[in-house]
Amino acid sequence: MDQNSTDKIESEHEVLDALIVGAGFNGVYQLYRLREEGYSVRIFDAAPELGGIWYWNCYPGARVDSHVPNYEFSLEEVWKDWNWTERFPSGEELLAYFRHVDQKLDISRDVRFNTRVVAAEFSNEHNNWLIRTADGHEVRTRFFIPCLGFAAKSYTPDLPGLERFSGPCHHTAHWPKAGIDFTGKRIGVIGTGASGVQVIQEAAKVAAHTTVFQRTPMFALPMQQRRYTTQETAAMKRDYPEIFRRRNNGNSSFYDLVPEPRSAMEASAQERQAVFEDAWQRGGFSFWAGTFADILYNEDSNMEAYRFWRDKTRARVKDPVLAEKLAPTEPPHPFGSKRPSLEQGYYELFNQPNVKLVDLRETPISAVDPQGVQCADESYALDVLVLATGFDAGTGGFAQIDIRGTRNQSLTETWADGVKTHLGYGVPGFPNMLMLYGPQSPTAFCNGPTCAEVQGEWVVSCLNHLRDEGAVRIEATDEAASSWAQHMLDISEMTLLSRAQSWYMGANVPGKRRELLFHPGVRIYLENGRSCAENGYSGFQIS
Ligand code: N01
Repeated sequence: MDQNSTDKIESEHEVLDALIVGAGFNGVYQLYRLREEGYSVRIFDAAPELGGIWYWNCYPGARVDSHVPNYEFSLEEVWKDWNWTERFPSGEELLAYFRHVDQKLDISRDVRFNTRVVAAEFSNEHNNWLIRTADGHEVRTRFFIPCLGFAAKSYTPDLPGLERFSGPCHHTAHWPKAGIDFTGKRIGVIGTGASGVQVIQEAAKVAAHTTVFQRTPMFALPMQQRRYTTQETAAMKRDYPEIFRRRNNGNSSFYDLVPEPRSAMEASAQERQAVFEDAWQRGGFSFWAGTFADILYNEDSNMEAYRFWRDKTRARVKDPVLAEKLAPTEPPHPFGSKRPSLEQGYYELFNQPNVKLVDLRETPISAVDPQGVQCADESYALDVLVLATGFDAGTGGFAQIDIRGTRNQSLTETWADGVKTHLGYGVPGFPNMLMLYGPQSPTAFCNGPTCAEVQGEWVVSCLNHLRDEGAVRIEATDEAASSWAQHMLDISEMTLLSRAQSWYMGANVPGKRRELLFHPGVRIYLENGRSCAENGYSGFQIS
C-alpha cells in the first residue's frame, strides 16, 4: 500500500487506537496482535521496509548473536514454512525473514514507511497523543507505543578532524546500502564491540591491510556457527512448540541457556573446567549465560570464567605481546559485565601480517586527517574508516523524539536525573504511552523476538483490560516508578554489571548519566509484570 492510501485510512479514523513507532520485531508483533484484537493501529518507521535494526546495520558481516530458534517469532503460521540456513543468521537473511513475516501476517499494509516521528504530545483534554512526523504528517492516537529498540541512536565520538577524512567514513549503523568494497584497500576500524569484531573479520579476508583501533579488549566468545540443512530444521520444528514455551517463560529468553544453580566456587576445579569447556563447545552465549548462576554476581566465580576465557584466547595468538593486549592477565572489567561479542576466527586474524592492532590505551587517537588516523606515536594511512563506536543505548532513541507529557514537560528532561518507569512500560506524567523493549525492561538481556512476544502480550492484555473497563487513560504512578527505579539500582549493586564502562550502564557516552538501563533478570521481570496485571495493573492509575 502506498503512503497516500495509508494516510486515507488514518483520516477515516478520527483517532487511531494505537500508533507504534518502529517496524522491528517489537513493532511488527504489536501491530499484528493489536490488529487481531480489533484495534485500529499503524506503524510509522523511518526505513523503507520492515526490519528495524537489521535494516540500518547493514555493514559487512552483520549477524545476529542469538541463535535460532531463540531469535524468531513463535507464531506457527510464520515458522512452519521458513527454514534458516545458519544457526546465527546474517543480517541479509534476517531481512528476508521480515519479508516472509510480512507475506504471512500482512504487516506492511498498516505501515507508513519513510516516516520519521519527530514529536509526540499528550492532550489532557482528549486523553490522546498528537504524533508529528518529519514530513509534516500528523495523527492522533489513543495509545502511543514506542518500539524503538535499544540502538536507535548511534554514538560517534568527537574525534578532532573526523569530518576531514577524505575516503569513505561510516558508522556501522549508517552503512551505505550499496556497500563498500574492501578489496585491496587499507581499512581502519575504530571500536571492537560486536559490530567492530564482525567488520574486522570481513575486512581481514580481502583488504590489503586492516588496522584495528582497540581501546578496551573485547571478551569475544566462539560463535560455533553451523549451517543447517532443510532436514535438520524440519527435525527441529517438531520441538518448536515446547522450545518456544520454555523460551518465553525462562530465565534468559534462550530456551537452551540454563546455568547450574550452584556457585562456580562450589564446584571442584575439575567440574568447573568441564562445565566451562562444555559451554565453550556449545558456543554463542553459552559461556556467558549458561555455566554457573553466579558468574555475574560473585567476583571469584567471575574470575574463574575470565581465566578460562583468557587462557583459551591467548593460546590462539602467536605474539605474546599481542596476546596480552587482546586477553590481558588481569581483566579490565568483570567478565560479561560488557556484552561479549561472538567471533568466528577473530583472534587468529591478529597472526596475519595484514592485520595490526593499535592499543589506544597506550597510544590514543590524537586526530583524524584526510589521509588517516593519527595516534600519539604514529600515523595510519587509510582508504576507508569504519566507526564501530556503538550506540546511545536505551534512552538515546527516545531523545530523538520530542515527547511531551501532561504539563508539556519533555521526557528527556524528566529523565535527566535518572530514568523512572513502572516496569519499563509507563512513565508518570506520560499517560497512554506504553514502551516496549525500552529502558528498565529486559531489552538488551532479552532477545528481540522473545521480548516482542512476552512484553507485547502484556501490553495487549492491558489494552484489552482498559477496553473492558471502558477506561481511556492509564498512567504509571510516581510511587511505582520510584520503587522500580530503586529495584534497578538494587540489581545494579547486587551484580558486577556496574563495574564496567558499558552501554548497559549508559557509561559509553561521555556526559550520559551512569545507571543500569536494562533489567538483567528476565524471569524476575516477567513475574513482576504478571503480578502487576493480576492486581488490576497495580502501580498504574486507570480512569
Ligand atoms: O557497540 P559497542 P557495538 N575511541 O558499544 C569503542 C548489538 N549488536 O555496535 O569498550 C576509541 O559494544 C568502544 O571502546 P570501549 C549488541 O548487543 C549485536 O559493537 O568503550 N574507541 C567499543 O570497543 C552489541 O553489544 C550484533 O573502550 C571507542 C566500541 O567502540 C551492541 O549492539 C552486532 C571510542 C563500541 O562497542 C553494541 O555493539 C552488532 C573512542 N572515543 C551489534 N568510543 C550481533 O548480533 C567508543 N569506542 C552480533
